[in-house]
Amino acid sequence: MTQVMGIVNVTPDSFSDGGKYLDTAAAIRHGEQLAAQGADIVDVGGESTRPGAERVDAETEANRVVPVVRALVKAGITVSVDTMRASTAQAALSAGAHIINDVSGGLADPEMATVVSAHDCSWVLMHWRGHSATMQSATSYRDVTREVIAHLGERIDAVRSAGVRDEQIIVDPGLGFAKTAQHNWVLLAELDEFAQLGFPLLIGASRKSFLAALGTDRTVRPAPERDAASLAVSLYCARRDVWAVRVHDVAGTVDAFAVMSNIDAAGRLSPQLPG
Ligand code: PMM
Repeated sequence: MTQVMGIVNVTPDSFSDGGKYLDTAAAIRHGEQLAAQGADIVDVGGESTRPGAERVDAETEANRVVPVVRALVKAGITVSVDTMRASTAQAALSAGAHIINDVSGGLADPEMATVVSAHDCSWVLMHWRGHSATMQSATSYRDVTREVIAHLGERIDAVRSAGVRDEQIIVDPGLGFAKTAQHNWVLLAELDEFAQLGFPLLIGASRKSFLAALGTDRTVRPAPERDAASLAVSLYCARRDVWAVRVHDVAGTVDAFAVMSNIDAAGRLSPQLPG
């Protein structure tokens, strides 16, 4: 079954929950709550990657992330760290983090491959075309799925040559990162194509703006009101054997996945209907 990765943004400015968990204690409580709700992984980030966001300095990022990682690891939780900085990754791995979730796919910091290859951790390589301040000016594709897969293939080759092992690699098409809404829909429709890369697939659609105005009146809903649409994407991903979905609403996602597995299990148990 697809794993549920719950989101803890220790930032003042993330698009959906910015400022809510900037305080270390509040972030730890939120991470523990997500784990109690059934998250398989808790993803801790100290730098917003929303379109237009400015970068934070390395020290601020590490100060936000590391105490939260340490406390969640101590509580027995599988922790991933949303960072594109090798120094933050190194500090988080020393605090016990299990996964580095790098939205730049190793492009933002050339030292990241060295840090990852020296640890027994996973590394999410996401498709990326530049920092948040500029990415929405790089949304031109002829064939978005083919280009994203080719780019991820190049990143995989590059990190392998830098000593990263196959069992460490997870890939992610990066919905919303240098993509229009239509690109996101196409990538989802063609998700099965990513199997050719041969690595587990992570999808992050939760509360993103392509899910904001689906109603008949096309009203743009605020981020927390996009959970039903996000859940629909998660269920679709589960049916397409995606390895994990990165979501804000863990409780709802865990419930929906339980419904699906119960139906699947009951179908396997029930006698075949006479034809
Ligand atoms: N999206 C965001 C942040 N980190 N990481 C991965 N691997 N994939 C994503 O799609 C992704 C990510 C932006 O969302 P947020 O501001 O709610 O964290």
